[in-house]
Amino acid sequence: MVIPTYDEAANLAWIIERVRTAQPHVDVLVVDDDSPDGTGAIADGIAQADPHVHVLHRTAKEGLGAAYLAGFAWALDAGYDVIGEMDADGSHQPEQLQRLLAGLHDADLVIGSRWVPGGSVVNWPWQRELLSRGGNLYVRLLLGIGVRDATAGYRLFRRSTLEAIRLDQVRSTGYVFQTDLVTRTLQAGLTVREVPIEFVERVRGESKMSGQVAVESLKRITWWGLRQRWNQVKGQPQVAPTRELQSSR
Ligand SMILES: Nc1nc2c(ncn2[C@@H]2O[C@H](COP(=O)(O)OP(=O)(O)OP(=O)(O)O)[C@@H](O)[C@H]2O)c(=O)[nH]1
Ligand SMILES: [Mg+2]
Repeated sequence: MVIPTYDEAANLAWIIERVRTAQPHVDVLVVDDDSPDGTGAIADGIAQADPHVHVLHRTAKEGLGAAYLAGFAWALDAGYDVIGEMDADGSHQPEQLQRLLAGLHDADLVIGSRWVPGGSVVNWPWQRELLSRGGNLYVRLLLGIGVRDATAGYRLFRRSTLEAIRLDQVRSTGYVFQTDLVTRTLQAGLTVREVPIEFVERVRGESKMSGQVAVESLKRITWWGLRQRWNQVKGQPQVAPTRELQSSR
């Protein structure tokens, strides 16, 4: 599991402990962007005591997408067959990782989804829920994909999936990275499965969501959608999904 961190000193030990307890055979890679609060040093301490925990130090805060790309490259290089994504703030419960693992047997990408039957969010104000649901509706309508929670960040990729989707061409840096990767997976003709999770709002530390990150999402998704419509009009091959599985559990 790749866990990107920026100022997660209050959460990191807690979340790694939970992953290691829930799934003792799963290794953890922390990708820290030189957090001012010392998260990187905390990660080093944990890694020294546990050979299943690794740390990748980066020199500057370059966004969630850039951190994940670096983490994926590290994990592919290290030879892992399944590579996952998870937040450090407790929103993605390690105790539910089993659901994602179980979903992987007939899928190339499994998404822990808030917006399929059985999925839920704990402690979100209605405005936040509206933003997430609205954002996902926009993605579905514009990009023509059936995924209910394309922005979710609790995921498992098969190694073969990451090798098929041209990570070297990914330019998304913020949270739109998540939508970018789902779209690429579907375009590659691979299977995406959503399994329901209970997403818990962070209790400690601060959100890194910013206006800049939201604007990047809106711009890129609108651009992809328009480009796709234009290609349809010109009769060029569609970039829409060819194969997709929308099942839960
Ligand atoms: N390395 C790195 N990690 C990041 C960066 N931005 C966010 N993260 C991490 O990505 C994960 C998700 O970020 P959050 O701030 O929780 O974003 P969010 O879940 O949309 O926002 P909240 O719901 O308010 O928590 C957390 O583990 C963050 O520490 C970044 O620029 N670099
Ligand atoms: Mg969060």
